[in-house]
Amino acid sequence: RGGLAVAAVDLGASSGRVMVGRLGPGTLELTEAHRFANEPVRLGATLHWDILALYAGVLRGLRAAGPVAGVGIDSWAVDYGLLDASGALLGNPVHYRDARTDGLADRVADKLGRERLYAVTGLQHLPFNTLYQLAAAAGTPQYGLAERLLLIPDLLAYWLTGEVGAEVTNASTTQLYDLHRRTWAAELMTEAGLRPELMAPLREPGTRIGPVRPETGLPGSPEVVAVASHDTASAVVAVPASGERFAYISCGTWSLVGVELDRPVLSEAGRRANFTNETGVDGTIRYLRNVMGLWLLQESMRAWGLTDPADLLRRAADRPAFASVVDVDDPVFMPPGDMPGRIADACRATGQPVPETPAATVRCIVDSLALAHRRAVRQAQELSGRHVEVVHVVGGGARNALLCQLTADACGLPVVAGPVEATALGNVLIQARAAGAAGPGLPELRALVRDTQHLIRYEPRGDSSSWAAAEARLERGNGPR
Ligand code: LRH
Repeated sequence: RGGLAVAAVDLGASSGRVMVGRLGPGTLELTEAHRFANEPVRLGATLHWDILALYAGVLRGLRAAGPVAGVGIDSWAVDYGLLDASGALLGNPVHYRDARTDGLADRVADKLGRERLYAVTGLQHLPFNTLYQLAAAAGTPQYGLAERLLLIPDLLAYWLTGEVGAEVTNASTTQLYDLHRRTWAAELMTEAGLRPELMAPLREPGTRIGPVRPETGLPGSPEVVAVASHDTASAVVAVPASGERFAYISCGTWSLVGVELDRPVLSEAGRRANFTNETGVDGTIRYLRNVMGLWLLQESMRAWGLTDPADLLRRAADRPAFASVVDVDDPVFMPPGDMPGRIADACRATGQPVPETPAATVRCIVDSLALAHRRAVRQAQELSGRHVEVVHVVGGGARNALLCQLTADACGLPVVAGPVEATALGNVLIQARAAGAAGPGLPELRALVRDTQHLIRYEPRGDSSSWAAAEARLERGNGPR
């Protein structure tokens, strides 16, 4: 057999890419067919995704990919498009960093009951959960006309195939999904004043969606296959772990830090620590926490008008550790805007030296992020009872040697960094499994990643007591979380 070639469409908050995965016996290769920027557009007061530009990038990428047997699509979570009765898109999808849920998210959560919401959905409280975005949209003319809601990967799959559906890993991030019944949480929606009929039939990763329509102009009508369409779920598939004693950090715009479990943890302590139970493949639960991630660095780079952080990271590595640390999860860092200024303000407000140069700001970001990784890895273990022996860093952050080393130091655990393209690999692997060319279980998929991809190991240096001290300082400065 000549092996299998499939295309993975992976849309991240700052860029999209179409990758081609090729599998043969014991081999797995990934090449980039096309990469394109994902630039949000502010129109009036609202921050939008430029969804047609993304669709055009996907088409261009699929054309560049050449002949493939399948196409899988994943993207960031929670965001959606609304369709009218004819299937036309009603307005541009709104960006999860838009301010429309400010204040409202708390009011809706209080009204529905935070404990009850957690018991049903298992989800952490994030202001941009689909539940709150929809609550903000309800009452608008657009919402009135809407007949269907499709999450971003499902929307693109609809445009490619004409088939509607809702893939479950991404559905589980909406706070509209009942974790126990594995259905849409219709009662909750009704109580929130939302229409459950908007939601599309659920589908599992690995199911066929349909062939690409000829109207797209793409040759060969490959089959679109549902993958783990939440990017983080795809990334977790491709964590090159053996056994279960591992934590993962899917490190890109966000750091998603957690463990993989076979059942949810719905404790009050977990709820208060804002740990989430997102659905993974094969009945797994991604028990994790959103840490603000490389967003702080990306947004600082944008403010400085720079694109490549390599030089700044090298200079940051030579600077003293812990000159200043900030709580990266502070909501002040969430919206786009002057990030270096907000970091300086946070240092000032907590009585710490204000970083004077970009390199000092970068050092502050990386120290603070490693500290947040430490806290989340420790909490994930305490809250779940799962003991971990290694931390896997996957995604773009695996390229950041300073962050990986400091994360190892802070956690007091070895870090295995890579693969950088874990999300696309997870996307490819679920398609390959559906075609009978990989698997059958997660252990076999992960062994293939381990055997074929470039990984770097970082051993923890020193003892982690200086990190405990920095953590205490942060908690004193910012009061209890
Ligand atoms: C990462 C991610 C994350 C979500 C956020 C909205 O790309 O999917 O898992 O919380 O975007």
